[in-house]
Amino acid sequence: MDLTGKKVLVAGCGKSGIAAAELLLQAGACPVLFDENRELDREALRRREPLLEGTDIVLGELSGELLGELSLAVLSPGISVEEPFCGRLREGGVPIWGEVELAWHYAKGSLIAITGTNGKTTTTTLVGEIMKNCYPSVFVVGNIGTPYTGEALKTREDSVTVAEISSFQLETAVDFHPAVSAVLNITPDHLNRHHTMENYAAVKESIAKNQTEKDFCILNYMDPRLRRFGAECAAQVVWFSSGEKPERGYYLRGSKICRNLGKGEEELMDVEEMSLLGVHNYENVMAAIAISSAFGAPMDKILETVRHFRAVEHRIEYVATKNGVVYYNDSKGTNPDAAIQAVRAMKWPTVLIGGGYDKQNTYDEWIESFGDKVKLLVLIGQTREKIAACARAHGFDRVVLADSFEQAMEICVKEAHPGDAVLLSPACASWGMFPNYEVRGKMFKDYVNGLKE
Ligand code: UMA
Repeated sequence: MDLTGKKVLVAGCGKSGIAAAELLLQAGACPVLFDENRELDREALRRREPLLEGTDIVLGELSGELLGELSLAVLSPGISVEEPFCGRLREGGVPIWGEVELAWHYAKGSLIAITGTNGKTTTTTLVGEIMKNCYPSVFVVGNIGTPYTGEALKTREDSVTVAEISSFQLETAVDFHPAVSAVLNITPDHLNRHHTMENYAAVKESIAKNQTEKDFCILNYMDPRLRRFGAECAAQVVWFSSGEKPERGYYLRGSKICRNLGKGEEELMDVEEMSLLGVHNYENVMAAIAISSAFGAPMDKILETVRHFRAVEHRIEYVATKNGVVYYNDSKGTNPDAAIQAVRAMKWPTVLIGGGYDKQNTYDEWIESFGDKVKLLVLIGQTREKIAACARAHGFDRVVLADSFEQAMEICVKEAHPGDAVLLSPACASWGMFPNYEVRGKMFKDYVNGLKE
């Protein structure tokens, strides 16, 4: 679609919307920014983003007149296609693309796209590092925090773009076509947006919908849903597995990462050689190796990068030891499955901070994973009553409710004794109390680092 001179609605004035509008301006289109939040300060936005001077910013509702003038609408990931204004766009025959779809149309070079409920950021970061060690022009974009539209016009024919892609972004993908895709796992998350697990899984799997037999799709063999998907996926499937050995792919034999692509078993490395902890991380690493190798990166460079790789911020991140208590920041544990992995990784009696924005997840498995390890659960945010009720239903009554994050921290410091851990791993999104999980994690770290010995 040639957008030169065309009016394009960009919905959402967050990171993605701003980057999308700037791409459109550079591409000769006429973006109109739109946000449903009437409270946004147009002038502050223009001052912050000088490129947007002269760009219309519409707040609140769309007029019928504007609707009639649009050639395309680009949605930010946080906006669901079920928003009433999207219905009006569809009725008016205006095509809807996601911000990632727009970037895809303007980007050059090759694309690697990684999705999954958990492990996306670690895997994307590691693949990005591997690519940087192998190729001259590499971009790491997407849900990880750098909008793809902000980088797309910088890419060249020899560029490699590594994109972390969320289910929100896949909902509005049309022609998006990675050379290598990966679905790391699918466990319940974002059900308030996707309604059912079936919808959520179908959206995740759609990362491969435009792939052909020339492309690769890397899938988790231990996920029964993905095993079924692998049988119908058009791309060449390469499996990774932390349990049962797949017929074609990467797996663990004891502590060794091995692969068998049909020419016999090769031993690649020992998990002891890397600094990441936990089986979920071994899966992320196997996926990263599989992705990079399928893309064509040399195995010696891949393994060298894996050996030097450190954990990403906010994901089971060690903060400090204060008065004999170890503090871990897992602010990125925004759903029960991620939070279970963090609890499993703790080797000490643990005071756990949980709760936050309600994504309509269920917390039963998370509570069951506590065993005797969690000595106290300190709950914050919108979900605190719901989680407390769930904990009691499972016979876990060592629960306190805090009215603020500061109060939760005070309780943790008082209740944790030398030899214990304090873990922030909320199993919920941060929204409602914090703008994002990074701010939540940073507040935790600042508080801990400010504690007196
Ligand atoms: N808005 C509306 N109508 C709505 C919803 C939002 O007008 O129904 C407006 C808000 O008023 C706000 C703007 O949209 O002004 C925000 O847009 P956004 O929520 O898409 O946020 P961005 O700042 O553009 O950030 C997005 C991703 N956010 C979400 O998916 C919610 C970021 O992922 C991503 O890093 C960024 O694009 C760059 O690609 C964050 C995230 O929480 C980390 N992702 C979820 C997750 O990881 O679980 C999927």
